[in-house]
Amino acid sequence: MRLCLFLIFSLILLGVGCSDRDISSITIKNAWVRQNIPPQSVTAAYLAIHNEGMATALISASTPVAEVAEIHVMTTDGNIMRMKKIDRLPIPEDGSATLQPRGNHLMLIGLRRDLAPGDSIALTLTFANGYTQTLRAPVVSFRNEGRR
Ligand SMILES: [Cu+2]
Repeated sequence: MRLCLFLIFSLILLGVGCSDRDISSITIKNAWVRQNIPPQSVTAAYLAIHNEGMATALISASTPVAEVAEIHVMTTDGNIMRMKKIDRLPIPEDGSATLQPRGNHLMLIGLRRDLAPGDSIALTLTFANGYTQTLRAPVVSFRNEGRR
Protein backbone atom coordinates (compact mmCIF):
# COMPACT_ATOMS: atom_id res chain seq x y z
CA MET A 1 0.00 0.00 0.00
CA ARG A 2 2.74 2.44 0.95
CA LEU A 3 4.68 1.54 -2.20
CA CYS A 4 1.56 2.03 -4.26
CA LEU A 5 0.99 5.53 -2.85
CA PHE A 6 4.62 6.35 -3.48
CA LEU A 7 4.30 5.25 -7.10
CA ILE A 8 1.19 7.32 -7.64
CA PHE A 9 2.84 10.36 -6.08
CA SER A 10 5.92 9.89 -8.29
CA LEU A 11 3.77 9.65 -11.40
CA ILE A 12 1.97 12.87 -10.51
CA LEU A 13 5.32 14.61 -10.04
CA LEU A 14 6.59 13.25 -13.34
CA GLY A 15 3.43 14.33 -15.10
CA VAL A 16 3.73 17.89 -13.83
CA GLY A 17 7.43 17.95 -14.71
CA CYS A 18 6.75 16.85 -18.27
CA SER A 19 4.02 19.34 -18.99
CA ASP A 20 6.14 22.18 -17.57
CA ARG A 21 8.94 21.17 -19.87
CA ASP A 22 6.60 21.14 -22.87
CA ILE A 23 5.01 24.48 -22.21
CA SER A 24 8.29 26.32 -21.72
CA SER A 25 10.12 24.49 -24.48
CA ILE A 26 9.14 26.55 -27.52
CA THR A 27 11.00 29.69 -28.58
CA ILE A 28 10.06 31.75 -31.61
CA LYS A 29 12.73 33.84 -33.30
CA ASN A 30 13.20 36.15 -36.27
CA ALA A 31 9.53 36.71 -36.99
CA TRP A 32 8.82 39.13 -39.85
CA VAL A 33 6.18 39.87 -42.43
CA ARG A 34 6.63 40.87 -46.03
CA GLN A 35 4.97 44.18 -46.95
CA ASN A 36 2.02 43.70 -49.27
CA ILE A 37 1.90 45.32 -52.67
CA PRO A 38 -1.43 47.16 -52.98
CA PRO A 39 -3.99 46.33 -54.25
CA GLN A 40 -2.95 42.79 -53.28
CA SER A 41 -4.38 41.93 -49.89
CA VAL A 42 -2.24 38.87 -49.22
CA THR A 43 1.26 38.48 -47.86
CA ALA A 44 3.43 35.99 -45.99
CA ALA A 45 4.97 35.83 -42.53
CA TYR A 46 8.13 33.98 -41.61
CA LEU A 47 9.73 32.83 -38.37
CA ALA A 48 11.83 30.12 -36.77
CA ILE A 49 10.40 27.80 -34.12
CA HIS A 50 12.80 26.09 -31.73
CA ASN A 51 11.57 23.26 -29.56
CA GLU A 52 13.49 21.85 -26.60
CA GLY A 53 10.65 19.56 -25.57
CA MET A 54 8.66 16.65 -26.95
CA ALA A 55 7.46 16.59 -30.54
CA THR A 56 4.51 18.87 -31.23
CA ALA A 57 3.02 20.77 -34.15
CA LEU A 58 2.00 24.28 -35.10
CA ILE A 59 -1.76 23.98 -35.54
CA SER A 60 -2.95 27.53 -36.09
CA ALA A 61 -1.98 31.14 -36.54
CA SER A 62 -3.96 34.36 -36.42
CA THR A 63 -3.44 38.11 -36.64
CA PRO A 64 -5.84 41.01 -36.17
CA VAL A 65 -4.68 42.51 -39.50
CA ALA A 66 -5.88 39.61 -41.68
CA GLU A 67 -9.11 37.67 -42.01
CA VAL A 68 -7.23 34.37 -42.20
CA ALA A 69 -3.73 33.11 -41.48
CA GLU A 70 -2.98 29.73 -43.05
CA ILE A 71 0.01 27.43 -42.68
CA HIS A 72 1.45 26.77 -46.14
CA VAL A 73 4.08 24.30 -47.25
CA MET A 74 5.87 24.35 -50.59
CA THR A 75 5.63 21.32 -52.82
CA THR A 76 7.13 20.69 -56.24
CA ASP A 77 4.87 19.64 -59.07
CA GLY A 78 7.30 18.73 -61.83
CA ASN A 79 9.41 21.88 -62.06
CA ILE A 80 6.74 24.09 -60.59
CA MET A 81 6.73 25.14 -56.95
CA ARG A 82 3.27 25.27 -55.48
CA MET A 83 2.01 26.16 -52.04
CA LYS A 84 -0.43 24.03 -50.17
CA LYS A 85 -2.41 24.67 -47.00
CA ILE A 86 -1.77 22.21 -44.18
CA ASP A 87 -3.55 21.74 -40.85
CA ARG A 88 -0.43 21.08 -38.82
CA LEU A 89 3.25 21.73 -39.25
CA PRO A 90 5.19 19.09 -37.29
CA ILE A 91 7.89 20.33 -34.90
CA PRO A 92 10.24 17.48 -33.98
CA GLU A 93 11.36 16.66 -30.45
CA ASP A 94 14.40 18.83 -29.63
CA GLY A 95 14.18 20.20 -33.14
CA SER A 96 13.05 23.20 -35.09
CA ALA A 97 10.96 24.33 -38.02
CA THR A 98 11.87 27.32 -40.14
CA LEU A 99 9.41 29.33 -42.18
CA GLN A 100 11.33 31.29 -44.80
CA PRO A 101 11.00 32.82 -48.28
CA ARG A 102 10.62 30.17 -51.01
CA GLY A 103 9.84 27.70 -48.24
CA ASN A 104 7.06 27.09 -45.75
CA HIS A 105 5.27 30.22 -44.55
CA LEU A 106 2.21 31.68 -42.89
CA MET A 107 -0.11 33.07 -45.53
CA LEU A 108 -2.01 36.15 -44.40
CA ILE A 109 -5.16 36.42 -46.50
CA GLY A 110 -7.65 39.27 -46.58
CA LEU A 111 -5.49 42.04 -45.12
CA ARG A 112 -7.58 44.65 -43.37
CA ARG A 113 -4.98 47.34 -44.09
CA ASP A 114 -1.79 47.76 -46.06
CA LEU A 115 1.39 46.69 -44.28
CA ALA A 116 4.22 49.17 -44.75
CA PRO A 117 7.88 48.85 -43.74
CA GLY A 118 8.41 50.18 -40.21
CA ASP A 119 5.03 48.86 -39.15
CA SER A 120 4.62 45.70 -37.06
CA ILE A 121 1.79 43.24 -36.54
CA ALA A 122 0.70 40.90 -33.75
CA LEU A 123 0.84 37.20 -34.58
CA THR A 124 -0.63 34.48 -32.38
CA LEU A 125 0.61 30.93 -32.79
CA THR A 126 -1.02 27.87 -31.26
CA PHE A 127 0.65 24.50 -30.84
CA ALA A 128 -0.74 20.99 -30.44
CA ASN A 129 0.64 20.77 -26.89
CA GLY A 130 -1.58 23.67 -25.82
CA TYR A 131 1.15 26.29 -25.90
CA THR A 132 0.16 29.58 -27.44
CA GLN A 133 2.23 32.72 -27.94
CA THR A 134 1.52 36.18 -29.28
CA LEU A 135 4.47 38.07 -30.67
CA ARG A 136 5.11 41.15 -32.77
CA ALA A 137 6.53 40.76 -36.24
CA PRO A 138 8.05 43.75 -38.06
CA VAL A 139 6.95 44.49 -41.62
CA VAL A 140 9.89 44.31 -44.00
CA SER A 141 10.18 45.93 -47.43
CA PHE A 142 10.45 43.35 -50.18
CA ARG A 143 13.57 45.28 -51.27
CA ASN A 144 15.33 44.43 -47.99
CA GLU A 145 14.34 40.79 -47.93
CA GLY A 146 17.65 39.48 -49.17
CA ARG A 147 19.42 41.03 -46.20
CA ARG A 148 17.52 38.98 -43.68
CU1 LIG B 1 1.13 30.63 -49.31
